[in-house]
Amino acid sequence: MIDSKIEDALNQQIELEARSSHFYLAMASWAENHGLNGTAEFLYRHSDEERMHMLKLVRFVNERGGKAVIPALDSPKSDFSGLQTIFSTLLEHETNVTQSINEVVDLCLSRKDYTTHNFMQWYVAEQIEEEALARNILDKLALIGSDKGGLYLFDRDLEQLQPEA
Ligand code: OFO
Repeated sequence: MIDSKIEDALNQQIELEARSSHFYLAMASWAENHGLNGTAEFLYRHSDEERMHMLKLVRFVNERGGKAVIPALDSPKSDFSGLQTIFSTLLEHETNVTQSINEVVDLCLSRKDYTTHNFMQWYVAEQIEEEALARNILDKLALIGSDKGGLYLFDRDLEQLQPEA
C-alpha cells in the first residue's frame, strides 16, 4: 500500500502534468492561429506527451493501491506576444516541473519508498531532455532575431522535431 504522503505528492504531480498538457495545448492553438503550423504541430505533440506523463502517474498510483485524483483545470493563458515568449514560458514551466519532480524524489528517499523512487527516475531523465530542448529552441530563436526567412525555416523544422516522450 502506498504511503499517503507519497500518494498526495504524486497526485500533485498528476495535476502539474495535466496543467502542462493544457498549457501547451493553448500555445499550440495560438501558433496555429498565427500561421505557424510547424510550431503548432510540435506543441500539439508536446501537449499529448504531457497527457501521457499524467496518465503514467495515474496508473501507477492506482496500481500501488492508492487513489489517483483527476484534477479540475483552469483555462490556461492563451495570448502570447510571440514565439520567444512561448518558448521562454515553456522553459520556465518545465523548470518548475523539474523542481516538483525532485521534491517527489526527495520525499521517496525520506519515506524509504524505493519503488516510487525507481518509477520517478524516468521523469528525472525526461526533464533533462525537455529543458535542453527548450533551451536549444530559444537559442535558435535568438539567432533568427527578426529575420522572416529564418522564422519560416524554424517553423518548418519544428514540424519534424519530436518533443521527448
Ligand atoms: Fe514536460 O514534463 Fe512532464 O514530466
